[in-house]
Amino acid sequence: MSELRAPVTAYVAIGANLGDASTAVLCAINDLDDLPQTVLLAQSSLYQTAPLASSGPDYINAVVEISTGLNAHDLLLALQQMEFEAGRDRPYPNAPRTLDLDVLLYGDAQMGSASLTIPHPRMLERAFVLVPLAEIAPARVSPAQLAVVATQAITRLASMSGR
Ligand code: PH2
Ligand code: MG
Ligand code: MG
Repeated sequence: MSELRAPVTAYVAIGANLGDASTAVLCAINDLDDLPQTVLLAQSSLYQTAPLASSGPDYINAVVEISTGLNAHDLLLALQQMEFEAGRDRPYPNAPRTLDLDVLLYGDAQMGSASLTIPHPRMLERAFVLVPLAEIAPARVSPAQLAVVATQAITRLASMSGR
C-alpha cells in the first residue's frame, strides 16, 4: 500500500497529434483529475502548435496544474498508463502520438534518473510548454524565457471558460 504524503503541486504537459487530438487532450485533463490522491487545480487553454523536432499533423497542447499525493515516480507511472490506454505507440523518438503526458515540475523538486528528470529537461526550449504554463502559472515562467521561444508558431484555441 502506498504511504500517504503531503500533496505537492505539479505541472503536467499534454500533447497529441494523431486521431482526434483535441478530444484526447480534454479526456486526459478529466482523467488526471480522477487519478488517486490527485485533483486538478487549473487547466490552460488548448493550443494548436506546429510539430517541433517531430512530424505529422499540428499538435494540440495544454498544461495543467494538479495537486497530488503521488510521488513523482508513481505520477509518471500513472501518466504512462494513461498514454498506453490512449493507444500510444512509440516506434521512434518524437514520433507523432495519440497522447503524450510529461511531468514538467513537481513542487520545487530537482531530480534526475534514467526514467524521469524534473524539471523537464527540454521545457525551456518549447513554446508549446511555456506559453500554456505561463497562462496558468505566470510566476513559473519569466518574460525572458518566453522571449526565447517567441518565434515558434502557437495558436491559442477557445478556452474552457469562454474567455
Ligand atoms: N512533443 C514532442 C516533440 N515535438 N511538438 C509540438 N508542437 N508539440 C508537442 O507536444 C511535441 C512536439 C515530444 O514530446
Ligand atoms: Mg513530450
Ligand atoms: Mg513524453
